[in-house]
Amino acid sequence: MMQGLRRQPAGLSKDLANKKRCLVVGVLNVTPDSFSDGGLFTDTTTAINHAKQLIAQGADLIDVGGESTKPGASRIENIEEQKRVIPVIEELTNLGIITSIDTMRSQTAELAVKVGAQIVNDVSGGLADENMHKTVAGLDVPYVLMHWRGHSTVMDELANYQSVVEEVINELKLQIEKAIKAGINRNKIVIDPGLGFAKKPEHNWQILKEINKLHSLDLPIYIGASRKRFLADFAFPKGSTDPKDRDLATSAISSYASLNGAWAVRVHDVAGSVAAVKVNNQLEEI
Ligand code: PMM
Repeated sequence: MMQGLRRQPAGLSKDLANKKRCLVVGVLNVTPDSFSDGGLFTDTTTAINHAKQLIAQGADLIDVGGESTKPGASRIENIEEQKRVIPVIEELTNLGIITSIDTMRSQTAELAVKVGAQIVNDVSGGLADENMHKTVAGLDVPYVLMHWRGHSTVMDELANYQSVVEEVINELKLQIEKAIKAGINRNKIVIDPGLGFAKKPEHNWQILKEINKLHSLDLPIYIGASRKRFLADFAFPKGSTDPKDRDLATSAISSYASLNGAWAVRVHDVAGSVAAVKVNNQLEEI
């Protein structure tokens, strides 16, 4: 049934490690400006309530981010990012909710893990902060290393490829080597092709079509397609430009990713993706 082996990183808590299906990661953006949910969950209480809702709908863990990475977004200060995410992670940990920290900054990653985050999710794969790999090596937690070419202000200009899948794989290989050199254990690394980051819609589709080639790196695979622009043509209702109306298409991608051996999908609307990965799991188990 499943195309390609589902790998998982070492160092997961038992709760996550025991789940053999594709995990559903619920997105919690504690930002005023993320593209699909910016401004909705900026205070700690609202953020916590939203995370609880995502868990009630079946999310396996919550990815907490404090800095928008939408195309064109400008950067915020370290301290501002930390003020947004650290209290939320601390409180979710107290509630027994598993979290990952979505940051490109080593200092934020370190503080987040200290208050309970179990995974570091770095959309820059270590390119934005030269201390990231060393820090993650010291923290010794699973590390999502995403394919990235540059910050949001410039990434659309960097979406040029001759052969997108080969180039993404080669660039990921370089970052993996650097991460390992800095002391990160290979078995803690998860790779992510970075859909929408320095990618045009046709690049995202080609990567998804050839998702099995990512398995050649022999590492767990993480997919973040949720509500991204390349799904706009599949909005429901048809023609809508509201990112929320891409949730059904997102669930379809989650089903595809899970069938193709992804370890986790990162989504805003959890319920549809949970149904998708559980149905696939049922078919894998019988
Ligand atoms: N996409 C976004 C943010 N973080 N992390 C990983 N690992 N992969 C992604 O594709 C990814 C990410 C952007 O989406 P958002 O603004 O809706 O959070």
